[in-house]
Amino acid sequence: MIETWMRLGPHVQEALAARRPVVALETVVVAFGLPRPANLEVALEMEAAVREAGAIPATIGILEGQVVIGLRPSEIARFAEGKEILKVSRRDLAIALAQRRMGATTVAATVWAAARAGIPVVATGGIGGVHRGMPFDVSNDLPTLAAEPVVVVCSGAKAILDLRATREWLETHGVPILGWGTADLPAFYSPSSGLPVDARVDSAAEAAAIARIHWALGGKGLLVAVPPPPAWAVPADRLEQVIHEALAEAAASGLQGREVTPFLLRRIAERTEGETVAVNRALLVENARVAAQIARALAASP
Ligand code: PSU
Ligand code: MN
Repeated sequence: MIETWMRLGPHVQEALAARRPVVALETVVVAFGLPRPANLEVALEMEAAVREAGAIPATIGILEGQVVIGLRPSEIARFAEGKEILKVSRRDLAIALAQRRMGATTVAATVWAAARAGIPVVATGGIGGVHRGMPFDVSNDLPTLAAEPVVVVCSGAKAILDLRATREWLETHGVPILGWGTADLPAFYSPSSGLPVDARVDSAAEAAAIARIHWALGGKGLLVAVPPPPAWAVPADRLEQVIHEALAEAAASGLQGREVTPFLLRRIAERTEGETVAVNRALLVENARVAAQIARALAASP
């Protein structure tokens, strides 16, 4: 029984029972994606942004052998301390549960859990995707998006990735990418990757209408790609040099698997003197706000 392995926080249980809009939030960004103390501040700001926009936040993580959907602030703070935490993607779920490890959930594991709980919207910063060059590395965020009927609100895939290949992967597996007020696919820290989205939407109602029909047709995940707030955005050409250096360092130090993304984000933050942390913070909060609007539109009758 899946219930053995999952627990809803009281605020989430209540919201789902009353059919109120709920937005799921991940914990890998808290435990591994941002430096302290920004990580906890942002996690709480995202929850506040969801509430201000009229939805209920459900931050997800693994504690004491259960996937908790709707962590309390004191529990979120434990994830922000970052001690002895496993980065849990889909393949790690059973391991973390059986071994009773504290686990931060990636977009993939968060989407999986949200779908099980009947939460149709997840907000994050940048999804994982196809990494550049060799060795072969594709985030489980992609196949999970192709498998679960959830809207993931993000600022595209992380700029460290091969965005063209990531976009092609999503196309092959039938995941539409909607641009929030833009025809350009954002590149996480910057507003444009130079690649197009599949359709521009200018309101939550438009995004929700497409999601509903996608699901009625048997489709699964959708991406809503929100450009980072302009005041914080870092131009892509300025970042590219820094990304190249960070990638070369990662390759030289032989990093592999789940350690690669946190290492690159940390290095790029250091080399831009925190500029990427500032934009990452801003876009996470903005994406949470947009996700709440879409959750509300989905909860309203069509
Ligand atoms: N968004 C951010 N920062 C992050 C992430 C998303 O702004 O650190 C996390 C998400 O949890 C995503 C993960 O699932 O990075 C991707 O990791 P990987 O490339 O190892 O699959
Ligand atoms: Mn990977």
